[in-house]
Amino acid sequence: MDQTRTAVVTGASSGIGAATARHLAREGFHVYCAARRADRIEALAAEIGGTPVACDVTDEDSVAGLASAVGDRLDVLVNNAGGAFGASPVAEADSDDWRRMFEVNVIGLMQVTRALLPALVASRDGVILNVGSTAGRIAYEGGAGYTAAKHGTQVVNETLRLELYDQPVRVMEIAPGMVKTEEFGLVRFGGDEEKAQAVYAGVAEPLVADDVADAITWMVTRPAHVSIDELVIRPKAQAAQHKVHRQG
Ligand code: 8X3
Repeated sequence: MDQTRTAVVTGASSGIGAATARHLAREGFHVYCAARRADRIEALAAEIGGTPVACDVTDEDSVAGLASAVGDRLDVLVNNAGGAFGASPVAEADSDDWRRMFEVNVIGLMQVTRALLPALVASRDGVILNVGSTAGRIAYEGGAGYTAAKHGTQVVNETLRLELYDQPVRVMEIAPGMVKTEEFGLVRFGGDEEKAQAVYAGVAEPLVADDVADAITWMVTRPAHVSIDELVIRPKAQAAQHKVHRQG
C-alpha cells in the first residue's frame, strides 16, 4: 500500500497557497495544487513533484473534478483560496465585490470541504486547515465585506469541528494578520500598486507567505490526537489591526 501522505492546497497559484504547497512537498506530501490559473499550477506541480488540478472553488462541477482527481483517500486539505475585493465603506459598497468575497471565502470553502470529506475520513486521520484571517476576528473601516466573509470562514470552521467530533478528521484554522504577498493587496485595490503598497508602509518586516506556510505545515503535522483549533499569526509590528508600528 502506498503510504505517501497526500494534500490538497486550493489557491495554490500564488502567495500563501504556493508557499504551503512547497512546504508540504518538502515534508514528503504528494500535493494536489488546485487553482484556476493552469499555467501557474502546472509549473508549481512540476517543481515539487505534485499534481496540478485546474479548479475554481466557486464552481461545483469544477470542484467535483478536483475530488475525482484526488480519488478515495486524502490526508490534508488546505482551504486557502480566498481574497478581498474592494475596501469601500458600507455606504459605498459594491454588491458584486461582496458576492465574490462570500463566494470564494465561504461557499467555495464549503464546496471543496463537502466534496473531499469522504476521502479525508477514509484516511483515518484527515486534517482540514482553513485559512481565515485576523479580519475574521475584528472589524475595521472599509473592511466590512471582507471581515464579514472571514468571520464566515471562522464560524464554518467551528461548526465543522462540532459536526465531525466523532470522525477521524481534525478541523483547524489559521488566522494571519498582515502578510505581504505579491497579489493580495493588488487584487483588493483593483491593481492599484500605490494603495496596495501603502498597507505595508514603514513596516520593517511584515509576514511573508513562507512564514504562514511554515505555521500551516507545523499545524497539520501534529500527532493525530492534537488539534490546533485556531492559530493567530501576525508580524511583530502589528500588535492589533489599528496598532501597527510604522517607522520612517
Ligand atoms: C488579511 C488581513 O488586515 O488585510 O487577511 O484584513 S487584513
